[in-house]
Amino acid sequence: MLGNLGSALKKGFDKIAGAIFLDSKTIDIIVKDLQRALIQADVNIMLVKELGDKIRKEASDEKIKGIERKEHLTKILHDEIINLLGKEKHELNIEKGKNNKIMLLGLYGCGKTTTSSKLAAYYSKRGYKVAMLGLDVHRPAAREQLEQLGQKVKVAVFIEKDENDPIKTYKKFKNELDKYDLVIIDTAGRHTLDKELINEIKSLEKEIKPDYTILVIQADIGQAAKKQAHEFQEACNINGVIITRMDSTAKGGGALTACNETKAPVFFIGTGEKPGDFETFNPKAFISRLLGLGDLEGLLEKVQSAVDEKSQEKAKKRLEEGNFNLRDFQEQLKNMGNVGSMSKIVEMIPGLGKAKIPDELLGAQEGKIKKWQYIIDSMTEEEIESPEIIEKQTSRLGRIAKGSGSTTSDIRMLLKQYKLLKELASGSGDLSNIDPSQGLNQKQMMKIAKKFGKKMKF
Ligand SMILES: Nc1nc2c(ncn2[C@@H]2O[C@H](COP(=O)(O)OP(=O)(O)O)[C@@H](O)[C@H]2O)c(=O)[nH]1
Ligand SMILES: [Mg+2]
Repeated sequence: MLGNLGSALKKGFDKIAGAIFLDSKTIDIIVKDLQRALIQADVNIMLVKELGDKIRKEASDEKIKGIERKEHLTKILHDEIINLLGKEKHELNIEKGKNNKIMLLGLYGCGKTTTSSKLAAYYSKRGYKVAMLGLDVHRPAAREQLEQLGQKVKVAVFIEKDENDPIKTYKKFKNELDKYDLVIIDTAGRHTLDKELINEIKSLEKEIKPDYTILVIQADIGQAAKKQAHEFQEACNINGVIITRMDSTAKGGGALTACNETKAPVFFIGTGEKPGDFETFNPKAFISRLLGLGDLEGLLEKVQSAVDEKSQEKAKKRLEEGNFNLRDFQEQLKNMGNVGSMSKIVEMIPGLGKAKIPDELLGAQEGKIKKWQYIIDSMTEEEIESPEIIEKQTSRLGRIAKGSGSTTSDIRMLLKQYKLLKELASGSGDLSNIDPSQGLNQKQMMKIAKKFGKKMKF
């Protein structure tokens, strides 16, 4: 159920937590991934666009820094997704001791009869005295289907097999039905909402006066649920919807968000064919479950523990001041842990974080980064402080290679990387006039690419 959306959301939140500096480029990637997943779940493209714009706008507040910035973005993303689904939980108000009536409407095959029995089981388990009334007099065997389902969930079923007028059937059982806390009324469907169906619904409503008239919609129609809910809203009084078959389609997100758009509250969702495959719909809990225990508090905790913010800030400052040494480099490598990639280091360099450096130059280099850590571990304090002495004295190179299980060319590569990073960071040479807010121009890009290509062969 909505697997893609769940994993895209999870990925988005992980990216926020794992990012060292949350710049507009990172936010853009997160927003685009999320938008793609929402479109796959058949959420209306305009809603998807609005959501993206809103997140980008809210996230672009540069005044909020560091960890607060991540918390801010996590909250926005979380809340906006919930908003899209309807924010609040809507509950039916069914009182024991009162004769409540719920009438279910919908087109052919949307799941009215199945849902009648699911609802009946739901309330009967909670101690209500429940009955079902079968008023689908048109489809052959519809009443028998309800009867069988009633036996299964142990709920009384009222049907009149030879009566073709639903009003007459209702009248016949009215006195009996009045004794129940809750009566669930299964009605006939049509291929479309035509005049006949509207008339039948209206006359049933007039006679039965249900407390709730609920439209049943199958999730596989995705965002077309909006049009259907609208049409039913206009033709008759519906109080809300139940969405069925959430289990068998990737388009459930579209159906849910579409109903929210029409302001038709989603009371329940059906998640399978069995009576128990049924649950109340609560947008917050729904998202938490999609994320796998990802409630807002959990997500914020993740943000706080993901990156050692202090050490990042320190490194950034040292970079900016031109004091970044091999030890800082090593500390950054350690911090990267399993998200290790050259791009993480580049993100720290003022100006380069926003530049569009080709991905293939920055791809994940976990293996290499581990090796570098061993190499630096095998250096003396003196070598860490002034790495130039290593290249001058080949005996040092040999010793470090032996100690770290690497080759002298690995060490030379590391030193080159480090030097390049320092050079880029200090803004010397070609890159001195990068305006961080503008990113790089074509010429600067070419220069960097050339440099990376030549010096940064992984
Ligand atoms: N997978 C799945 N199937 C469902 C769900 N709800 C209903 N169905 C199936 O949809 C089909 C039509 O359901 P039915 O209740 O007869 O629809 P009706 O014509 O509106 O009364 C049946 O085969 C049901 O088993 C659900 O939540 N998940
Ligand atoms: Mg039916």
